[in-house]
Amino acid sequence: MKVQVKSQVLDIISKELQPIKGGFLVVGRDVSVTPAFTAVRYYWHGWQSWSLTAWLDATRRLPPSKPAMLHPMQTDPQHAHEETPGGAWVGAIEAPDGRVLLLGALNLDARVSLKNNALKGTYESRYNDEWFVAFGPEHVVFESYAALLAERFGKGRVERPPRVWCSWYSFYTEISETRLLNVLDSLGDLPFDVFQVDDGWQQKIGDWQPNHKFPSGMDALAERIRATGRQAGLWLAPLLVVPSSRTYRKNPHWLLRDEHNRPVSAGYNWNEPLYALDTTHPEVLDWLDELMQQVRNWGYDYVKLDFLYAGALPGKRRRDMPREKAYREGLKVIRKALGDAYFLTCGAPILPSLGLCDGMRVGPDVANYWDSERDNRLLTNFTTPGVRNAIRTSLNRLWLSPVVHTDPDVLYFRTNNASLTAEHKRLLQDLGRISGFKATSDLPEWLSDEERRDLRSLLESQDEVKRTGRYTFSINGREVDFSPAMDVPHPAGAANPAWYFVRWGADQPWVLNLVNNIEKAKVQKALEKP
Ligand code: 9PG
Repeated sequence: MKVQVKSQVLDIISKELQPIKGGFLVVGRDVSVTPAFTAVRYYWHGWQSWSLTAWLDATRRLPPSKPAMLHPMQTDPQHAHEETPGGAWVGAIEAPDGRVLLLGALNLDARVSLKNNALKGTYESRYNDEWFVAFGPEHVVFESYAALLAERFGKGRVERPPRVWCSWYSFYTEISETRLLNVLDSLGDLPFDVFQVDDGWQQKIGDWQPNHKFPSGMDALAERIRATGRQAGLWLAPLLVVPSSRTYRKNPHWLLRDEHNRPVSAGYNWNEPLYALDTTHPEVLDWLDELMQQVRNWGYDYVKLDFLYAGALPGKRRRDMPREKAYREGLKVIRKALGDAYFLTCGAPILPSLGLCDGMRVGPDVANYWDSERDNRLLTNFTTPGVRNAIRTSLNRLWLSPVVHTDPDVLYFRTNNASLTAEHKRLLQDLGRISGFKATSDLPEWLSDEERRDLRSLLESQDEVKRTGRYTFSINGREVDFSPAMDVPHPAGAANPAWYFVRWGADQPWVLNLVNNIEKAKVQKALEKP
């Protein structure tokens, strides 16, 4: 299907186009939309929460990110080596006059790319499905697309995002019952709706029982949290298993496998390779159902499910179906078992999660620093932790806000144990105000009196937000410009002596373990300080 677009939107005339609110519907497996203008910039939309999403010059190429071992957990591994503009489900180009031409899939398992100045859409494994085409002001075309997605997939059910204290970005895996109860105490009457326990409570990824650092059990902890008038929140990565887990050893037939019957890699983390569960296997679905019920019975009303992309990786499934559809079937079972709990998806493929979750992480992890020269210029990886990466991708996904609460990750207020400047922290906090999803991991004892006041006032505020441009906003009349976070740095390139060395090193598991162990030691040291 080929569609020619003239310079004015009203000139989009083709018998195969069907007018719909805000644009046109096109049906096809492969569609191509050719504008009459030359594209200035292209909107790359990443596959899952952490994947890079940004407007880049239309001529820009992006070298594959490193480490390659992490492709399954950072991007769509099927397309990790494509350097030309492209992305998952939706793509857009900017005309010289600033208007935007958007092509967006209305079903799963689809991609859009820019080739020879045309937008090309392809459904991976289905024939003749629907596409939305629109041309006009950027906010209008994205708004129209979001409205159609809400119609097709549904929306989150909760009106306002909760205010969350999350254990990850201060303790990382070094949590314990004692440490968390201390924090709970020191939060005093700070207006958090949720106290969320992150990674570190479980025995293994795959064995979702408390480890020795939680001797009273997860139900007792939930009760202590609820006694402070807050909801208890819990993190799990239910679609992942590591080889050292009992679940992996006992149920090899639950794993997603490739055509050679080898388990499909879901990346590498916690010093171990990661594998995915096959969400079309009835035993896996039963297990997920029971696991979620167990979490609810323990007393958790806010559930952050992470590394969810694992369920949508390419592979051979027990029931043959497109991979994103297989994932969504799994997510439906999870949603049902979670009942009325607040469901936050993370590391999640975007479209296949809509309508089944209440909140969604829409960017990579923040960190206590702005960015990393190594990741930017040598690894060409913009999904790694850092405030700059988090702001860039989250802001470029704000158009999803009418469909789901967009979580830009936690905000920093502390000066302690962070190298962020006041300006960096303010930008991130402003993104929290704009998205409305307000969370932090700061330990009260790390905050000065003033920082604690800032935190309280942000949690209590009801801001008046107006968008004034692609990257500019007015918040309660104050101008905010996110441009400092929005560029995508250029690679150092082969002329730099470190280029091959660092890119090679990143692909060695022992290097990843070493880096991980150094990070861990840093966290432990920060926590030991009086
Ligand atoms: C817990 C964390 C936190 C965090 C999540 C997720 O690409 N990676 O190697 C990678 C590792 C961890 C990660 C994101 C990416 O963080 O986003 O909020 O819950 O897991 O382990």
